[in-house]
This record gives sequence, C-alpha cells and structure tokens, in this order.
Amino acid sequence: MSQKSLPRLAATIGVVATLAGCALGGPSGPALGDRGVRVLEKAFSSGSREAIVSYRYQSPADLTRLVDAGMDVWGVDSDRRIAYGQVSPAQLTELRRRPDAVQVETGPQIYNSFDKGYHTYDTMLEDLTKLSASRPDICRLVDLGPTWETTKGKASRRIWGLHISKGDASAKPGVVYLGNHHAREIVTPEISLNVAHMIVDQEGKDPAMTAAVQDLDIWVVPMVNPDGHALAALGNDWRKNTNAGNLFFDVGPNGAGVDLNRNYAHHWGEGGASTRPQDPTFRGAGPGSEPETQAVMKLASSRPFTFLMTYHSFSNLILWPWGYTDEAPPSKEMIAVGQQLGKLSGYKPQQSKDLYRTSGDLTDWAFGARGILSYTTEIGSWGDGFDPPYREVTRFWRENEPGARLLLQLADRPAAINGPEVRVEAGRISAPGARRIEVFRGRKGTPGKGQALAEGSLVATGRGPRQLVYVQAQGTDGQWGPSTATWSD
Ligand code: 0X9
Ligand code: ZN
Repeated sequence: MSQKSLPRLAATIGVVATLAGCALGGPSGPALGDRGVRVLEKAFSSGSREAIVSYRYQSPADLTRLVDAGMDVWGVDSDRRIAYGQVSPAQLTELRRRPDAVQVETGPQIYNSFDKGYHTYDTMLEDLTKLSASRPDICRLVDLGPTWETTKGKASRRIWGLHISKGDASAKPGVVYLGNHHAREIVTPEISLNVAHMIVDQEGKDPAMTAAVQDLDIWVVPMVNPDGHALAALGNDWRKNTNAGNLFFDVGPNGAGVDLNRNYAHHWGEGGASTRPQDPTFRGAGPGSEPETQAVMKLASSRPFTFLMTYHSFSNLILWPWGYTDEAPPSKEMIAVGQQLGKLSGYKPQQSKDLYRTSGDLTDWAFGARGILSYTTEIGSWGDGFDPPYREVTRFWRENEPGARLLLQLADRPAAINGPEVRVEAGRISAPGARRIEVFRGRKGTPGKGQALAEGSLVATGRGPRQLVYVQAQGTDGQWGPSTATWSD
C-alpha cells in the first residue's frame, strides 16, 4: 500500500478500538487487555492491511464465490464483469492465481474524506425535523425504533422515518424509500432526503406531487444504519452496523458487525451471506436479529405498500428480487417497472441474483414476505466510489429523480406500466397510439369511467383557480396507462 493509505490505517485502528469498546461494554467495560493489544499490534505490524483491487470475474457464480470467501466487494461493473473491492493479503494471493484478472487500485476513490456537504446523523435529523415542521399538515417525523448501540445504552440514535400523507392514509397504496443500509454509502441518505424534499416542498405546486400526497401513503427513511454512519462520517470505511455480539475483539477487514442487507427474514442464511462476524456480509445471529432490520420490517408490515426503493452505492444498477435464487420473481410488473427505472436512470436493470447471490436482503424479504414490488438502486460508478465530492449528488439526483417520481405515479396501479403514457404540455394532451383518453377532475377514478377527451384537447392553461386533473390513456390492446396529474382552470 502506498504512503497515502496511512491515514486510512490510522482511522481503521480507531474503528477497531471503538468496536472493542462496544464489545466490552463501552468506557465502563474492562480494558482491551494484553491479549487484545497483542492481536492488534500483530495484525498491523505484519502488514495485514487489505488491498483495494479490481478483479475480472467470469460469472455471477464466480463473484458469489469471492463474496462468500470474504472479499469486501465495493461495487461492480456488471457489463465488463469487473468487481472492485478490498481483499486481505491471503485473498490477494488467491486472486493472483489468475494474474491477468487482478489489479491493485490506487485511485482517489479509495479514500474516505466525508466531504462536508454530506449530512451526519444529527444534521439529517435536523433536516427532517425542519421539513416536518414546515408542513405539519402533510408530514410528520416518526421514530421507527432504536439502533443496536441504543439498545445497549451506548448511544441515543434512532431510525427516523418521514411520513408524508393527507388524512388517514393507512389503507392507501404506499411507497417507501430507504437509504444507508450500508454505512459508507453516504450518497444514499442525500438522495432519500432529496426525495422527501421533492414531495413536501412541491406539494401544492407540482401537480404530480400534489396528487401523490393526496392519494398515497409515503415514507422516507434516509438512514437505516445510523450507528454505522457515525463511523463512516469520521472517514472510516464501514459497511455494517456495529453489533460486535459477544466477540471480545476482532481485526477483520471490516470489524465485527452485521450486514443489515443479509439479515432480513426471508430465506435468511441460504448462501451469499457469511456466518463469520468479521466478514463484510455477516448475516447476523438469526433472521431479523438486528433492531435496524426489525424497524424496517415493522414499518413495511404495517401498511399496504406497493413499492419499496432501497438506495445503495455504487455500480449504476437497478436490481429486483430474487437475490437468493435464479428463479424469476412471479411479477411481470415488477420487472417491467424495473426496466423502466433503468431507462430513466441510465443504470443497468437486472435481477439481483444475476449480479451475485445474496440471502436476507431487504428486497427479497419485502417482495417475498409482503408482496411489495421492491428495487435496489446502486448509485454511481467505481469512478465515484463511496464518497464522491458532495457536488456530485446533483448528478446522482438528476439520474434518480425520474425513477422516484415514477414509483409515485404507478403506486395505485403498477400494471399501468404496460399502457400508454399521456403527455400534458401547456395544457394540451397527447398520447400517441392511444385508443382512448379520459380525464378525472379532483379525484382519480376507475379506469374506463372517466370523461372522454380527444388528443390535442386543452385541460389546463395554468391560470385561474386550480383543480387537480388526472389524465390517462388506453392502448389499442385495452391496457390503461398511468395517470398524469395536471392543473385545470
Ligand atoms: O450486496 C449488497 O447488499 C448490495 N450491493 S452493495 O454493493 N451496495 O453492498 C446488492 C444487493 C442486491 N442483491 C444481490 N445482488 N443479490
Ligand atoms: Zn450497499
């Protein structure tokens, strides 16, 4: 490793010390002890620092084997079949059995700088608090439960959700957006906060957002893993939560902790997840063992959600279940919407198992246990890494805003993805190839029961007292497309 990596090494020692503190009961627990100190010294003096590599893998199964062998896969170029990540010296030796396939990386994207624009747990909470106070009529801040450290009395962090809706929305179709299952993926709370702002700040102005708040039950959970994020915000390379279990001490590449995205209670522990606490993909002690995954499962079980979007980084991908099996998921609509999310973002859409195998990931659970059409978005590329300069968030938002809006548009009727889309420009309607166009004023109604309109009609001019208008079109095959909301005079 180059000289430049020394600050990271120091930071890692900091993490290990922090974890040892956790495992031992914090400041009041017993000291690290001679044995712990010796392990620590040996680990770092022997140069057992991990290397950052790119590796040309041969198939998803090949990549699954690497992950199962403990490689910390940071991200993947799925088209070129290159995996980027962190390996121990022993793992590097193993990879070098195919010498042409592996390269040690030294690019700037391997350093964690936590650019100051990024939210910390505290500023994220402050932002959500302000946002909910700005529009108490349409949103409220909800405490979804404690983090692992909080359950142990070591911290006071909680998992926060912003609930956006009007009136009693508990039976309305729901959409939930989540960020930061993985601590170091610091772009993801930012995108989640942008989703919240897009909806709340534009309600009453943008007809699509006004319709979404009127018709849906929307939840945004920007930070599922606040304990881990607190480490990442200090510049540490941290993925999991900080549950060190009963371990006395650990010097694994990533320290002890549970990979929250291997802990969900659907086909938990069926491969593509590690049984070793020091591995990046440690599945935890049992299905849904972690307070963080429990909080998410409780929320997602409490209402009839149509869609779930969980933001990760990086790899420029849109993924849907299953992750644990090659079988295709029994929902053509989930796949069709996933393909459209790919088109809108420019990311590659695919079933998650076709990337590599996982078990216990959120989307498998949400779809398998709750029937929620669920997606993982992997934001950014290897060139961006885990903590690109904050200004890059603008680009990521440009890529992800259309998909976030699509889920809102389709939540009442995902099958509408198969019908034609209506465009309303300067109040004028167009729907090329449609057999029929109809409109509902004020409230959305049953497809086929609206007032008929001709293409080219004017529904809105943007002047006068406004009313929400929903316009939708029927294809020649009989399928009704999504409603487009607009204002009418
Ligand atoms: O491995 C994960 O949990 C996700 N990727 S990340 O690099 N952000 O850690 C991907 C989960 C999607 N599931 C599968 N690829 N099977
Ligand atoms: Zn992730």
